Amino acid sequence: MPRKLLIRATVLAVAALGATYSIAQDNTFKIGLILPMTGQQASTGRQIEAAAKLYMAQNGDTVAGKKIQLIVKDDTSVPDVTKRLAQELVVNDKVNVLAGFGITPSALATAPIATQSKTPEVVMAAATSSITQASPYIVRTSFTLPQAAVSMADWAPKNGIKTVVTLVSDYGPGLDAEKYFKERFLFNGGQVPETLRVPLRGPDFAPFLQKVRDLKPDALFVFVPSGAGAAVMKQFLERGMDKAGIKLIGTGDVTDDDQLNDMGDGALGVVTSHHYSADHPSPLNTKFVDAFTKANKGLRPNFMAVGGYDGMRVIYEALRATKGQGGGDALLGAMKGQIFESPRGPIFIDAQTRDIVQNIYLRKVERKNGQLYNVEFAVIKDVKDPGKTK
Ligand code: VNL
Repeated sequence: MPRKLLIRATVLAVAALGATYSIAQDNTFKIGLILPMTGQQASTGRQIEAAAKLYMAQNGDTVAGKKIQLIVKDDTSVPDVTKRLAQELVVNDKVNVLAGFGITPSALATAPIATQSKTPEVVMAAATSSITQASPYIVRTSFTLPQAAVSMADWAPKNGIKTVVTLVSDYGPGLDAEKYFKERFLFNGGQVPETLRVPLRGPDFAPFLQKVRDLKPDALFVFVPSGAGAAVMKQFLERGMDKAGIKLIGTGDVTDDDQLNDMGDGALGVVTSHHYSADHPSPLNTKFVDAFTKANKGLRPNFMAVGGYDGMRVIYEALRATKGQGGGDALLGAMKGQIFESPRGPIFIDAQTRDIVQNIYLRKVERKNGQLYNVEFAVIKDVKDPGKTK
């Protein structure tokens, strides 16, 4: 909606609802949580909603005298729907913060609304580097693909992997993964004979994997969004790629904790780079995983859950720091620079970029107590998004 229309709609909505509404409004702090609750990215929505609710159960629903209200909306991961929902949440519900955003196009579609209405947009899932540049009101608690991909491109050539074919979902985060992996891997002396891209919606990996088999690189580097990893793993194994001597590597999206335990022994030994593993050995993470699992019928939290949980922390602490008095600008100011321990390890919201700075871990799939986990074996500390030009 053009800015003028948005303002006009806001004025009309406020006038129509009258004074009682704005008084009731004073003691409520509304978080509009827009997530893919159905469709191809539904696992991301389920994980983030569960994590946000866990955070509220553990930390109460009153902060600085305000009652927190979480309004969850299903955008089915269609960006036009995300945008319409964001508009309605701002204009009709008068939310104080917009949050969620399962995929990059949804986060980007909301950016102009965040800017026009001066509403902080807390991105809890989407991970294309450029997202934070789309609006000065965007703060990110997930990760960026360049953060994860560069760490893998440094590890692989030191571990006998000299030729790599990349296979990525053909949209923002996949293009970031491909570009940053390839650049750094070539710089480190590796070779990338082919870069392959698969459609985001309903991908068929078979013809691409056949091509990789023919090229016979040391490894296949994969990025697919959360929820698509199991399909890649299944077809990789069915085609006997591992037996042909091709290793599977990637960012941790492919061995997603939401699906990993059902991938079977074929996943054993797969090395990925990422910011969160449910197996991360810290007391805080153990507590988080136990509480999340108990509250959700045995569901294991994945990296999406941790992005949602930390995003809620960022919102709660901004509200506390502004003593419940601040509008969008004050809240945004109090989100910038937050530094705290997350279940993933120490994290920091860079005040300059509004993006997350965090450890990236190298992990190998192992069986532990009968379950498959991404077991961390190395850490690169305090990684800034390599996609930001200074
Ligand atoms: C995105 C990036 C989505 C990484 C993902 O899963 C993911 C994105 C839904 O930016 O669209 O694992």
